[in-house]
Amino acid sequence: MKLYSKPTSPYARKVRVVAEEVGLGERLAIEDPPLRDAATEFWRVNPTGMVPALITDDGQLVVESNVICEYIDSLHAGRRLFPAESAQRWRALRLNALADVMIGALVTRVRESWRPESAQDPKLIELEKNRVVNVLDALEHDDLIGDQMNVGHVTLGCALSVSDRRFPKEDWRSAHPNIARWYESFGGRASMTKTYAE
Ligand SMILES: N[C@@H](CCC(=O)N[C@@H](CS)C(=O)NCC(=O)O)C(=O)O
Repeated sequence: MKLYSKPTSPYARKVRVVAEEVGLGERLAIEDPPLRDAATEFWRVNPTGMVPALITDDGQLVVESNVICEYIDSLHAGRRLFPAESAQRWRALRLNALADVMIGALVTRVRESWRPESAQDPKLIELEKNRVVNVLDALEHDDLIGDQMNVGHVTLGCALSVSDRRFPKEDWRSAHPNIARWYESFGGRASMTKTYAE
């Protein structure tokens, strides 16, 4: 399978972590395409022009990180990161959706930080900052992170890694000790260290 991926894309990293966790990391041939150029081969192959994008072994295009993660999770016989049983599945999807919102908020802030300072929108930055803290507050008092590892944990780990990489001075740990403890352990997994781009 070919995975179009960018080294620091948290969405692409979710896919790579899932593949590592289910033992299929070696099956992914990683390609780093040029972005934002509609004239490239990448846009011809993938109409969204976004990463991650997967080309399956039989040549099908799969886009959207969650869909790619679930596709990869369907290819192995071990314990699923998208649980089949309904109650567990919904818990995994709920955690995953909350963590995905965190990634979206962090990515918005990162993009904003790339604009000249005079063009940045402080209200937007504050809003997205608060959104992440709010989701962390909710997760801190929820028992979702205590579930057996599922796709939601992968997404949460990738979200927290973006926070640490891009906003290292922001201390999310002090007010969220349960999540900090969980991440201390999850962030050290081989799937996470192997997919971290310096
Ligand atoms: N909802 C998508 C989001 C993917 C996404 O935003 N990818 C960014 C990189 S982190 C991208 O490809 N951006 C290209 C662009 O903005 O043209 C997913 O979950 O896969």
